Amino acid sequence: MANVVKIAETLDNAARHAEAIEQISNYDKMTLPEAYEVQRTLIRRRLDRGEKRVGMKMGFTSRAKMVQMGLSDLVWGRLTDQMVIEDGGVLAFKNYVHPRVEPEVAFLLKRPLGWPVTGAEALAAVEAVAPAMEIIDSRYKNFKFSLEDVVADNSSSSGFVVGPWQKADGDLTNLGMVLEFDGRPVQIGSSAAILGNPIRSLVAAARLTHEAEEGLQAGWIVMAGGATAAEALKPGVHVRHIVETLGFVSFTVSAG
Ligand code: OOG
Ligand code: MG
Repeated sequence: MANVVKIAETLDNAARHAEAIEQISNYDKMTLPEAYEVQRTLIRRRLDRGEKRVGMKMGFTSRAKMVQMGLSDLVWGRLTDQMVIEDGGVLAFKNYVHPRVEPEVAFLLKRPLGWPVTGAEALAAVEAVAPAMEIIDSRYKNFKFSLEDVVADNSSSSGFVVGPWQKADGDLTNLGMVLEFDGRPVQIGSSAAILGNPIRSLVAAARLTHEAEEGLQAGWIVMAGGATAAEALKPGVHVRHIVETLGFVSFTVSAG
């Protein structure tokens, strides 16, 4: 059996000190349920230090992300208030190991979501939707990991930025998404890349958190997952993500 407490401590310390570590799977065997138990334990450590839970993120919801990382199972992670980057704010590059950014959309829930739930019911629980970006930062050397490794590492989650909230009354199925570095498009995609429709990611989020005996809470943010491959961040770059009809969200990476 994997040493859940020890692995959680190792990963938590790696994140706090922005230090890349060896993949756990190189020296310890973890099952997928054990990996989620590591994730839960590592988030518990953060909550014990005063962080607040604010939602969850879905991962590998698009083909582009699966292909980029060589994994094809949906994963999820837990978001805390310490991961929030203000829209238009600055990301401190030195706090990360090798950060990447992903163009996403975010949902804000007005009601809890349990399981089972249909797409229409999930949408009815949405207070608002927003253009968003996730900053992922694997704690593993070379951004390389097995499914169990990445799940234990909170699915690489390390930051997120949410743009202006909109009523979710429009069609979300095929919105153009453009990720820009210093005004130049670096990734172009569509919300359709996210499981065919980002609301399906919310449905999957409800199922997975139900299986974890946790569920989705009112007031939580759910990140639907990257629509394109992630882009490596560089010091000083200005990053903007524009989603058709929803507007845009941005941040700047510090100089060093
Ligand atoms: C895992 C996280 C994937 C997404 O949006 O697909 C993810 C990783 O690629 O490091 O956040
Ligand atoms: Mg993501």
